[in-house]
Amino acid sequence: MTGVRSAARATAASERLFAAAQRVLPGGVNSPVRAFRSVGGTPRFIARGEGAWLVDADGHRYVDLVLSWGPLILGHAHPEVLEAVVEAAGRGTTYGAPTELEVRLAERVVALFPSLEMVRFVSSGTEAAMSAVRLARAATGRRLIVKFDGCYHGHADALLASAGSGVATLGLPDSPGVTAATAADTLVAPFNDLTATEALFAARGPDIAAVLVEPVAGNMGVVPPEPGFLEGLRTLTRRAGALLVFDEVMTGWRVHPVGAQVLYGVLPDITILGKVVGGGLPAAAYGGSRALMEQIAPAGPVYQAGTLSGNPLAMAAGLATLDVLARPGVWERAERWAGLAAQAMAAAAAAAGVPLTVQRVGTMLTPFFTGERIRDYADAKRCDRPAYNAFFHAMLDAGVYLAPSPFEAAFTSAVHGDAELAEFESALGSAWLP
Ligand code: KE4
Repeated sequence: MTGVRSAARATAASERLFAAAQRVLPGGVNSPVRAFRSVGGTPRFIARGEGAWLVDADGHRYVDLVLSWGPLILGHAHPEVLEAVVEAAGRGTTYGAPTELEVRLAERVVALFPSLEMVRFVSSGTEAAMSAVRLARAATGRRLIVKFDGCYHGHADALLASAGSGVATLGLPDSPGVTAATAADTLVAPFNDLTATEALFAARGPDIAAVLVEPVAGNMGVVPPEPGFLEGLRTLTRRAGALLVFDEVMTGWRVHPVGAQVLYGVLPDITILGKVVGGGLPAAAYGGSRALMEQIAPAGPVYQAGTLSGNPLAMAAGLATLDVLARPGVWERAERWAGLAAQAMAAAAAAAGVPLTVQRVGTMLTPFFTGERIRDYADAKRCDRPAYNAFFHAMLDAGVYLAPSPFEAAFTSAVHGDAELAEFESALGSAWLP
């Protein structure tokens, strides 16, 4: 890749805070991918978010294309979301008892997602995925789970095999602490490889409880399903008596105003949601048919619980977010900006002679430093990581905050507008020497 030109920004405050953080937080962070280990340099400590912008501890402003890894489809501190959260907080922050808010958000989510008759709220995508796996095993009486290489479903033991996102970013083989017995219950196939998945069923089908998939992979970078892949998984699981689980934690309200199951017309047995559903506060959910979900305690014997599950602040933020998102043109604004950003990156790379493949579905996109199309994790790993790292830092120094890893997605919001696009295009101009 040609040289990059960037004027490094002062990061004294972030450096000071990072030094302090590393004394009391492992790696100085509370989630590994934030540590800039993959891209190098000092993670920017953020002072505040304002719409499409982040402001770091040194006062530098960035167009934010991470948006807390997806939740903020309305941008930071949206006034209607803030108002809903403050109003709820004035009545208390959590009760550990049922509230009207969680019923209303559950009704809204069930009405939106065609595969859902019931949902259970939890506090993170990991918790939702872990619970979905437990439900699938209980419902089928089987123990094996099939997942796909480079897909990430949170950090529950059963799901860390060949995971994407931070596991891929850090090049971890999997994770110490996950027992061999646990890992043995997770089978892995390449994403988009129906033949390999069919082979797993041919060998172990009667023991397979579920296939768990990101219907659009986002944790190896954005990789869409090949035509027929999702339909094939649906047919394969139904024929084998296994469940199909769509992890829509990232794709929900991101690849389509509802989700991948509507975009591609394939209905899973269990859907996992997160990120957008909590409007920027900790909330996630899993759901499916009434028959399936009424196996969850206390309706049924499958135990799952949570102190802050369905807490009123997150429910208020989620409801306000979905209210705004339901207005005509709101989601489309985020999608349109994503398309313009993808075009701008491709054009700038072509002008600079840099091999780049930008893959986008809806409001999530990834620049892959290669001239090839990316179909799976092996393809993603062949991309030019030093080139991504140099690009990341050039854009950061030019005022654009991208994911500090090539195995992630960039996200847009309904409040990314013309000013942000101009900043983005200007940054691209400085990222690559013509
Ligand atoms: P959480 O436990 O982080 O709320 O959700 C886990 C999860 C489950 N499923 C999918 C498809 C996901 O993308 C995630 C989490 N996404 C990562 C970013 N790729 C969160 C960022 C982080 O780990 O800090």
